[in-house]
Order: sequence, then structure tokens, then C-alpha cells
Amino acid sequence: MSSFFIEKLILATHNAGKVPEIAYYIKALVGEIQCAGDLGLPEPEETENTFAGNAILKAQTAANASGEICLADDSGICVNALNGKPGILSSRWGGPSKDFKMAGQRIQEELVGKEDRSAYFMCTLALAWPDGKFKTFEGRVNGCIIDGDPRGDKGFGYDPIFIMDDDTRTFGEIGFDEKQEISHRARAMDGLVAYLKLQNG
Ligand code: ITT
Repeated sequence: MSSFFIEKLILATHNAGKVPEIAYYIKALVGEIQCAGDLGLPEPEETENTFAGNAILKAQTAANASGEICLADDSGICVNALNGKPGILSSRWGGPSKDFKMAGQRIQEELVGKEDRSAYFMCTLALAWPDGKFKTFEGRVNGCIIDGDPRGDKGFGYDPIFIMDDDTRTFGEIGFDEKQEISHRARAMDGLVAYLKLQNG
């Protein structure tokens, strides 16, 4: 595997829903993939106020702790009528137990009486090297918050309450493979994969 630009990559995430999605795009481009959670790497407090800031923070923390190249994902759902909330707070919106059914209900309650249900998913990926270098890649998908009960048991997090523009199904109803073609993470990954392919020659 010496022709690979990255022989070993650590996914600096403790979110089990993200791992198969991130691995899906890059497994053919890196030698070995390991997860921060499995390696017992620390989960830093997300103290920055942008997706990019928190993605860089997570990737650099893992790169410093492991001495390996690390990839982090900071993502979330932004609701326009709620001034972009929960946004970077998406993971914390469901309380300490990270209950996303509750987080979804909270969004629904805050949208009562509001006509604008438009929303978007954002994803910023940060690739960090142990020497402090980093690169970021961003993806976004526009849509709306479902008007009614959550639908679908596929995906994770806010997938059952999000419907992409020009679709009628929630991200919880579309299959794994289809989500990987169209999601915010897919769009951010397009940039990362193009970058890695360039490095691989
Ligand atoms: P790591 O920081 O360890 O990666 P996290 O869950 O704390 O895990 P974030 O801070 O990036 O990650 O929080 C993003 C939250 O937004 C995440 O917990 C999900 O609930 C939600 N989210 C992100 N991408 C999503 C997707 O594709 N589908 C559904 N929900 C998503």
C-alpha cells in the first residue's frame, strides 16, 4: 500500500452514525482506517463558533494525540426561521443523552406558527497532520423540516425530519447508498476525495 498518500487515517469522531458514511467515500483511497473512539483518543470540547473551527479543533486534537493524519467532521442542521439554529449546537440540542428524537421535537416546537420551514445540513471536514498542517472541505444540502411526524429509520441524528429540495422523502427514508450520493457529507467528501486523488497522482 506504499503508493497511497495516506497509509493510515484516523477518523476523529465519536459519532457511530458518521463512521460508515465517511469510510464509504475514502476506503479505496487510504490504506487503513481507525476510529478515535476505538483508540481511546480524547473527545475535545467544541469551543469554536463555526463548523470549520470545530472540525479543525477535533482533527488537530486527534493528530496531536496520535501522531497520525486525522480526519474530523463537524456538521449539523441549520433552520432558517430559527436564525440557523441548532447549527453548530446540533449535537448538543438533544441534551446530555444526545436524544435526537427530543432534539427534533424541540425544532418542531420552535417552528410552531412559522411558515418558513426551510433548513439545510452543513458539513465541514478537516484533515490534519501531526505537524499542524490542515485542510478543510465544505458541503451543504438545502431542504426543509418535515411538517408532521419524523419518518424513516435509516440514517442517524436529524435524518428523519429533513427533506431535501425536490424530494418528498426524508433522509431517514432514503437508503444508505443514495444518501452518500446527495448529502452535505457527500459534497464535502467530493472535495476531499478530489484532493486525495491529486496527491495520489
Ligand atoms: P463528533 O464530534 O465526535 O464527530 P458529534 O455527534 O458531536 O460527533 P457534531 O458536533 O458534528 O458531531 O454534531 C453534528 C450533529 O448533527 C450530529 O450529532 C447529528 O445529530 C447531526 N448530523 C450531522 N450530520 C448528520 C446527518 O448526515 N444526518 C443526520 N444528522 C446529522
